[in-house]
Amino acid sequence: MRRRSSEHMKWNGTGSTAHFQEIVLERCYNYTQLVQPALRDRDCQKIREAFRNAFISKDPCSATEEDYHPLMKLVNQTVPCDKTVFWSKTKELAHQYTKVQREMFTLEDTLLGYIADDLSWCGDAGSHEMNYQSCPHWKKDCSNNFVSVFWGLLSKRFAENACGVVQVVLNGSISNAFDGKSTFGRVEVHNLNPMKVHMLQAWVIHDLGKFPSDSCSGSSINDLSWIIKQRNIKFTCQDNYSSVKFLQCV
Ligand code: 2NF
Repeated sequence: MRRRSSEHMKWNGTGSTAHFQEIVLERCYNYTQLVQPALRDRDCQKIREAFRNAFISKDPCSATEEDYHPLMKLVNQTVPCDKTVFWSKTKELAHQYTKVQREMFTLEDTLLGYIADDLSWCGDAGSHEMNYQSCPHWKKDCSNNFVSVFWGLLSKRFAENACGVVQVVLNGSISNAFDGKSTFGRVEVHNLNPMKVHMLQAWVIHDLGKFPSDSCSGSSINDLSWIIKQRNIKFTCQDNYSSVKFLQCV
């Protein structure tokens, strides 16, 4: 028993969230019955099972996108055109924004993003159990862990499916509001489909009472603008867009 528990402490990241299975099921029911009843026919038991099967009994550092394909296939959700909101280092603010602009969607306003937000999960090869003691840390252990691969794939699909005018909420109180190494910069920007997306609108928001460190006229936004235009998508940027800014006061 002792040996077993020390084996489970082998990773540097937080272990699987306690009651993971129950939380997945409860969030799934909440979302499909109350938040987006358009998805009321989705089978939450099957979703929970497909989620578990993606990673259980597998080496937690050998995740592939294919592991999640059955789960993605079960959920299959699309976001209406003009309603996609990306974010980077502005999670809370972006979520407040889509909460008041009810019909807008961040990734966490879609079923799988809603289910998995802030959860941690991993298993172990040769065990049918989840590891609640530790999971691989994406920087300290391995990048192809099941949590990172999940968010990478979900972010990629979210961007591929976006259409019309899309928005991104960026943080003007850090030195690079646009960070090419973030999921937004690395994955989402490069997976927007120029045949479907006409324009990316960036909102750069400064924290109240903090000195602005970056803005629409800074070099990081200039990089973003260049990448987007290069991809034949129009780009606009506004500092402290009032519809987002006022949320900092509520
Ligand atoms: O946890 C999420 N809800 C999540 C995680 C990763 C990506 C959501 N996303 C999607 C969102 F939809 C946004 O549009 O990507 C966009 C935000 O990601 P970002 O990397 O541009 O923004 P950050 O604020 O830098 O990171 C968001 C969270 O993800 C973690 C990071 O520690 C933070 O908690 N994160 C970033 N990259 C990885 C990674 N490779 C990561 N966690 C694990 N593996």
